[in-house]
Order: sequence, then C-alpha cells, then structure tokens
Amino acid sequence: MYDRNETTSRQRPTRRRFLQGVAAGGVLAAFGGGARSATAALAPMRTLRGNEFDLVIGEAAANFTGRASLATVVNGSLPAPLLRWREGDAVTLRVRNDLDEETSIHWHGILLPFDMDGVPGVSFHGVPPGETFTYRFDVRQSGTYWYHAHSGFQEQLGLYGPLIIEPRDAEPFSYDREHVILLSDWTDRDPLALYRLLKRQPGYFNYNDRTLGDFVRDSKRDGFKTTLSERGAWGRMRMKPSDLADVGGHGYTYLMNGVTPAGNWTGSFARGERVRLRFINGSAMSIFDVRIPGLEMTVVAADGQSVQPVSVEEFRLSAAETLDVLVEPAAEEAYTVFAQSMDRAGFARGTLAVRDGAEAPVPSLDPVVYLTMADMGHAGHGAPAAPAAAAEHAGHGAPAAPSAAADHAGHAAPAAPAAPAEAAEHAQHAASGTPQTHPASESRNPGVDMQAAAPSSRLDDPGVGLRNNGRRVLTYADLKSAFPDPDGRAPERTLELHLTGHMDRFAWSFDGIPFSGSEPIELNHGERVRIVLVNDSMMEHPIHLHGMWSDLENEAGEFQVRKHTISMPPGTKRSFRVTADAPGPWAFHCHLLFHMEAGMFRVVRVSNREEAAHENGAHTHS
Ligand SMILES: [Cu+2]
Repeated sequence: MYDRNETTSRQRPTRRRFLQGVAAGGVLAAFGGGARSATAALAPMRTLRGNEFDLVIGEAAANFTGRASLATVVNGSLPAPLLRWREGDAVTLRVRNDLDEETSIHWHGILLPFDMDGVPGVSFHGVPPGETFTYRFDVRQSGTYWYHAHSGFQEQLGLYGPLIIEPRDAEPFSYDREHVILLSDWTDRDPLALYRLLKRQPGYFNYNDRTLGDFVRDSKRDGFKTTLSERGAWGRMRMKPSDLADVGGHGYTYLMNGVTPAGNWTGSFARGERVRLRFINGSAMSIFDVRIPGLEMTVVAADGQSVQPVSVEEFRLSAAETLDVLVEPAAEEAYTVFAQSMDRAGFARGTLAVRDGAEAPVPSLDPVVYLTMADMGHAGHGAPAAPAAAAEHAGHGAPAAPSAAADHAGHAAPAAPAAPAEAAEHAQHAASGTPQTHPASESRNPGVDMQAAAPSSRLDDPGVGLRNNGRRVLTYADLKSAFPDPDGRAPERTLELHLTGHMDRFAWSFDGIPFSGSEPIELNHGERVRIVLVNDSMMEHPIHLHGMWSDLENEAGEFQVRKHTISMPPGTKRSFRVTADAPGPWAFHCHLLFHMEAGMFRVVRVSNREEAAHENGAHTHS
C-alpha cells in the first residue's frame, strides 16, 4: 500500500529469476528435488533471548508443496526466530535488509513510540536494501505476541515470527512446559499474482492502477451501466454464500510452526504435566478453528493479556490474534493439534506427543456451513433491510440479481468519492438489532455491494460453521479480562466506522472510502474514545489498531477484555475503547493482508495537545 507498485514490481522478477534458475538445472536440486520429502529446506526456527537482537531479512529456498519456491525469512528461518523479551527491559533490534527491495518489521500488539512501530509510509521510511534499521524501545507489557513485515506482500512470503515477553510479576496460573504454535498460510504463487487473481481482471481492472476516482470519471463519461458492464463486474456474482475465505485451502498449504500437515510438527510432553500452548495466527489471509481431540483447553490469555480461565474444546482464531491455553495431556501418548481453515478446505496439523513419531488420528474436515441472512446482519422478519443488501442476497442460487449499485445506477449520477469526514459524523451507537444507519459515503458507491440492515454484536456466537457442532466453542463473550479496566474512564465520544467492500471487485474499505482517498482519523492525546465497528460486508475482518489497546466492550458498553485485534464477522456491530495515550500516526486496518492492500486501512493520528497548540500558535503568527 505504501509504494505498492514499486515494491511488487521489484519482487516479481526476483521470484521469476529464481524459478528460471531451477529450470536451467539445479541450483536447488539439493533442496527441492529427488527423494527428499516435501518439507521446507529452511533453517529451523530458533529462540533468541535477551535485550539485543540482530535480525537479517533475506530469502531462502523452500519446498512446502513438492515445488521449489522462495521464502522471505529472518536469519534463514520460517517462521522467523522466536524472540523472548522481558517486561521492563529496553530492547534493541538491529534489522538488516538483505533483500533487493524495501522491508520492515512491525511488532504486533506492542506498545512503543510510533517511530518504532515499523509501518513504512506511516511511522518510518522502511528499511532500504542493504541498510540496517535499529529499533529501540522499552518493553511495557508481557505475554504472547508476534512480529511480521509491513511491506508489500512479504508477510505472505514468510516474514513472521513469534514474540514472547516474560512478565515481571508472576502470572495468575502455572505450567510445567510450554510450546508456541504459530499457524500460517503458504502459497507457491507470487502473492501479487494471487492478489490479481482475486481481482479477477488483471491488467484491465487493476485496483492498483484504477482508483475509485477513475471509475467515477469513466462512469460520467460512458455512463454508469456501461462502465460496469464493460468491466464485467456484474456478469456474475463472485460471492456465493459458501465463500468464507478469499483464498482458502484450495490455494494455501497451512503450516504449524513452519511445518506442513504431512511434516507433522511435534511438541513433547510428559504425562501429568500442565502444558501452556501459545497459539498465534500469523497467516496472511486465513482464519482457523482449532481443537485438540481428547483434550480440554483452558484459555488463560487472549492477545497477550490475561483473562479469567475458561474451559473450551475449540476456538476460532482470526488472523493476527493470539490465544494462550493450558492443557493436561495424560491419557494418551499423542494428541493431534488440528486447525482447520474456516472455509473447510484445508488444515494445519501437528502433534503433542510423549515421544517423537507418536501420532494420533487426524479428524476429517467439518462440512461447509453456509452463511445465512442473519450472518450478514439481516435479522430477518421485521428488520427493515437496507436497499443495497436485500436485493443482493435475495437471489443467491439464482443468477445474480441486479444488485445494489446497479439499482443506484438508475438514480442520477454516481456519487463522487465521499467526503472524508464520515467517521466523526456517524457517532451514534444504536442498540443491538435496531435498524442501522450508514455513512453517506456508502451510498451509490461502486465499492460497496452490501449493507447490514440490523447488525448486532453477537459476542456469544461461536460463528458460522461452529454453531451446535457438539463441542464447547469459545466465543468473545467468554473472554473476560483478568484485570479491571486500566483506564476506568467512560469514553468521551464515539466514532463509528463501517467495514465495507465489494466482493466482485475485491474492493475493501472503511465507510466505502479506500485508504487512497481517506483522511487520518484524529484522536486527542489522552482522550478515551469508543470506536464502533459495523461490518457491512460478507467477509470476516480482523481489525487491528497499532500502538494502543482495543478494549472490547460487552453488550452493555462496559469494558470486557483487552485486545489488539478484534475480529468482525459479517453483519456484526462491536465496540471497543481506546485510550489515546500514544502520540503519533498509527496504522489501523484489516489484518487480512489483501484486504489491507485493497484499501481497508486508515491512519489514526493521536495529536499531542501541546504540539497542536504550538502549531496553532505558529500558524497565527504567520
Ligand atoms: Cu478484511
């Protein structure tokens, strides 16, 4: 998104050169070919401890699928090294870039000065090829986190790793041993090609080059309907109610700690031990449903923060979320850790075992469960449906009915990209289930194909595919903070933002306005603000605010649990509190990489009141 075209165009030749090298005869024979099994030929993930770290970002040969490929790695490994920090330390991380393109590392969920946050174009200038950037900051928290690239598609290429911070004080639970379980999604495809595939009309309807403004201009010139039909946007509905992931198990090989299901990552235990499992969803585009048949899991932390213990048999982990659970394996000598993708097309798999090589049965994938009207925020009878949405969903199965935008085409001219001030203006927060209003910028917007008519928080909903499956499934309602609201103040004001998109265009945005046309969301330093999210789209979006906590509220608008990433299933409306205690510009985005890339991204700017006053003063003088 920052220097997007530049980054990706530099990346492609690299991969192409690499593949040509294979065809020409064998740089990679030792890795990819022959009798070797189809596992990665990468350095194993190592653990680095202390307060000074040297990380080198480069490329390495990989083979997850039987085909030689190329991964973007840190110190030669995928996942990147497991970093162990200590709360209260000052850490120094020297990151050297051995790629031939810009790179970056973002420390996900970590409180730090904005210029250490690692988002090129927002918080710093990125790490140019051949150079070293030194991150240095105080560690003010503890728990299970991760880190990843925030440049181009490098995260999809393997640049992610676990980050564990030892607490200064004792935790409210104990354990005998621990394992990190980092889930991710691998593709042999060039991620840019994949992204373009999702766009479906590469080179012709390329969102990288064609903006909403272009679309509007074309529409004014050629007529809205002509523009739409020319671009093939309405010829078919890309979205079927079964589409639960943009890429999914047909396009991905899922990894557990960098190991394929066939490779079977194995973590050891001794009978009678209590084992802490630190789950991290480090995937680019995947949501996982995780269980360990035969074992109850006691959830003790979410997104690094302690929660009141709750026992479950299964949990859904959205992209970028982390969850710590305790298990006490005793009866068997092996247990399968099973993480099926939400679209039920693939899974990551590993084993907890008392000895190497022991295995347990691997469950089959659950059946696909279809999204319902309720899933999309149409509460059904009684609830007035927004015009955009109802028409569109009435007809699935049948050939696509003329949908929202097509309806609007009848009304006069298409709207220009809306004014960017929408966030502040939709500040009311309606109670659950009441008819939902929408930002004006969503109306007659070719980037918006649906609106939720009556969204609700559904915190106690396990989610599509997990309801009534005979297992005790964790919900957000089960996550209750182990500590009271650290701020304690009620929010002074409310900002409402809608998660919007158009499936057929693979367009994603907040309030119908992609990042390229947006203005920063302004917060005042020190204020406590409530952010209400309304998902007007058919996809689940894990929303991540950098630099500050997202304190999820319960149905009554009270503090419930502290998170860094809040997942938003289709048709939900959920709220969280932010203490704007971190001055500077911060990224705020969907953590599905291609959604972010397509525009579901904003900058949140926390103004320092003193600086602002100073600037105003200076302005007055000039
Ligand atoms: Cu998203």
